[in-house]
Amino acid sequence: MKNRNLRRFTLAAIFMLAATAYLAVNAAGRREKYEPCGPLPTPQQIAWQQMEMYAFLHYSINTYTDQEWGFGNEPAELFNPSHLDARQWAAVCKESGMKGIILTAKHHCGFCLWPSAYTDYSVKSSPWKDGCGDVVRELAEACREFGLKFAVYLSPWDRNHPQYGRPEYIEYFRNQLQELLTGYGEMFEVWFDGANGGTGWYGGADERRQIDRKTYYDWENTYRMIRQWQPDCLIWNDGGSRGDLRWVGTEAGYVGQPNWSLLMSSGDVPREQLQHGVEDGDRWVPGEVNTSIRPGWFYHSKEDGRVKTLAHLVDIYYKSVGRNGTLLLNFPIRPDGLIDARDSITGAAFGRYVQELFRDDLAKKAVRKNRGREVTLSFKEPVTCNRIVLQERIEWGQRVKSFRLEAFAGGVWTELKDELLPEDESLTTIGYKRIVCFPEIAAEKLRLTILDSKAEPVIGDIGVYLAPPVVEPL
Ligand code: FUL
Repeated sequence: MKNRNLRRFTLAAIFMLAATAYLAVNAAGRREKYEPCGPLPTPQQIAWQQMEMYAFLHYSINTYTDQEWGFGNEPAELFNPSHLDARQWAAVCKESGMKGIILTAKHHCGFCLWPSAYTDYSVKSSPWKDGCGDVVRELAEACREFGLKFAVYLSPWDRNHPQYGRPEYIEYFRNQLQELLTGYGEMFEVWFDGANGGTGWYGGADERRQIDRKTYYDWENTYRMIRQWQPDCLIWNDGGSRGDLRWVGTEAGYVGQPNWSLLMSSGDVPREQLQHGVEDGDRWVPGEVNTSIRPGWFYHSKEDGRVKTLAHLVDIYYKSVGRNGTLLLNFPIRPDGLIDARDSITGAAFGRYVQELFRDDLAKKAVRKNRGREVTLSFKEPVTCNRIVLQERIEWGQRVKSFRLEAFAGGVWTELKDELLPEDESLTTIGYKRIVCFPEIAAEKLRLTILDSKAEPVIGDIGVYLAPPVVEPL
């Protein structure tokens, strides 16, 4: 009896605690529950957004032919890495601050990095490990070992397959998807490239095959299967289909400002909307910024001198993660089966930069006062800072349309401008995370004012930092 009472009491206490977690002080100082605003993210979308940065690995027959897009007739025998080491890939990605890896299990050429039962155009027809190897498995295992999440890119366009363009191919595509999504553990994302160039080998037909991107793949049913096989896996969407996240309309490494995590579920999505989302969208579709550490996605020795600088990666970071997006950063695999040292050195410097950036949250030294649409941080001693990190609690929806930041220094309030935006652009959306970069200032107080929002703003953590200098690795 006593035990039961104790259990009841504990349950009630847990319930009360959970309830107050959902309560917050409103403008009048009363505690009340927020009203959700507009479309909300799923728990899976929130978990994915919290990853913030993850890597892309491009590797295929292209690696051996110095191409970006294979035609589909390149011999599988070309795939012959001498030192393939998925643990090296995982180590490099981990050091670069990545929380997961997406591997090109099959690119447009149709060559499969796993021994698919449905085609011979795969590692099993290559000399690597006498045809007994499986790159997907090796990487899935390495990711587990290094505490990284894992995912695959499976190109819908297949320039090798004889049936591509016909209904039979859809069955082949789904079979392959099933192999990948049921045979290699949990996947955090599945990437369906939107490229459909038309021409291809197609089992020897060597012709142009046009498909209707909206109807041919019957995405609706494929998505249903994915949800069954991998309920927590997010589906990438290039705008043409209804996925869980969106391409941002460029591969240059930035998302727009404003950036709404919303889209309209009907109609086409123009580039402009991919860049900025849609303020009044009726679906939660956050943006993913995909870009490569080199000009190409695949490895080309002629690009060895063109690895992005640390400064460039840092700029990309602020314009992706710092603008309510995630960053998907590509590392190409070399023909010997390793990531090049130039890429890994820059990647590690980037990882260290981000870690160093968030080492000391100066906001911890401040007294925070919330007054309606205004939050003030007051410091005992002036703090030297140049970054402010804002977050909306997106479980309640994305609300803020525009805001202002000010610093009190030397007896005056000065407006803080985002130095990565053009002079005349003011601050707009926040979303999951917004990092505002401004010239160093010794502030006694910092003030955030929400100027306009779709509903009562729900601001989470505010961080204040002094970014480390960008020192290029040798
Ligand atoms: C594009 C593809 O065509 C490129 O080859 C690359 O895979 C990139 C990530 O997506 O659409």
